[in-house]
Amino acid sequence: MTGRIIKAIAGFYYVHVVGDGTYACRAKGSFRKEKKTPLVGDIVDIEVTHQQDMEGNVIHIHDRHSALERPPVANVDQALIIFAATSPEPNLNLLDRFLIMMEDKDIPVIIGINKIDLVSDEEVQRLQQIYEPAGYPMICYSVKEESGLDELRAALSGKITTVAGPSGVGKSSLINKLQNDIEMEVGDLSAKIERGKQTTRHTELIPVDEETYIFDTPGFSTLYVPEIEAEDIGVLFPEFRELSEGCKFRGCNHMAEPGCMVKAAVEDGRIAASRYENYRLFFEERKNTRKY
Ligand SMILES: Nc1nc2c(ncn2[C@@H]2O[C@H](COP(=O)(O)OP(=O)(O)OP(=O)(O)O)[C@@H](O)[C@H]2O)c(=O)[nH]1
Ligand SMILES: [Mg+2]
Ligand SMILES: [Zn+2]
Repeated sequence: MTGRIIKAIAGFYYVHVVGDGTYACRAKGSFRKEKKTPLVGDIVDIEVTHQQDMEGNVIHIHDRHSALERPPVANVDQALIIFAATSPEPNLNLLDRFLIMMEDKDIPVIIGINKIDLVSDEEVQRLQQIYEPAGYPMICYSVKEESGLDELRAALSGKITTVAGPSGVGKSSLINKLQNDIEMEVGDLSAKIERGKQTTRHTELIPVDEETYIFDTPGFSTLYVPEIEAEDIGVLFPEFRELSEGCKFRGCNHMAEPGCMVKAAVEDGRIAASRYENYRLFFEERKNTRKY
């Protein structure tokens, strides 16, 4: 039997078999000799030891197409990064930081903008115009008014999606809306702090429908920042890539160099000012990081 590990706790791997159910399994396969450990997200073969109790052993791990370190998840297809149109105000520096991290890992990103019920159409368009030149799909929706959710469902269908975003943007609200198996706690930040809320620390894939899974990425603010050389950051901005071939100097950093096509594009609005400004900040940040 073949299924997907959706949760790992205390030495048990919970393997979801489509059309059957979830088996609690131990790792028993020969992969253990090769020091391989099953990961959440892995497709595995299992042997059933107790059909009634839904117990079994993981006997084989299928090849992975990707693996994240934090959180440890295999076979992630894409990331959904959620911000709110307002309340809290979108932090574009944080969004751009996340985008270069995913570019670096070659994980496709969908930008989700929630709470569009709270802003004007012009404000939504302003955000769309910033990211359109970079080619990132942006889905604008409202969990509250249930608008835009079909587009979101379609984008998630058949994939494993890691959901990330700052506190209060509506991640849990969305996950609750998309499925009925797991109920996540929703509320405003102050209420959560007062109650001393403990966020769950294990990673769990949440089935949305057959073959579609989402999971929460905890600790967004402490996301792993890749050790990228300053000179390599430019290629992680998709809208810079083609233009930079026209820069006067090879290896142009788009900073003070003359004849820079990226800066020219910023000046006439083909590249958003905030994108370029964040590029400069990341470049300076990496330049000033001491190298050991
Ligand atoms: N106006 C409006 N409010 C929303 C919408 N979606 C969620 N909210 C509210 O936003 C607040 C935060 O929602 P959560 O789902 O708890 O946010 P979260 O991203 O899971 O936050 P953390 O768990 O702290 O990371 C709640 O009060 C929700 O009711 C929306 O589409 N419109
Ligand atoms: Mg939440
Ligand atoms: Zn340049």
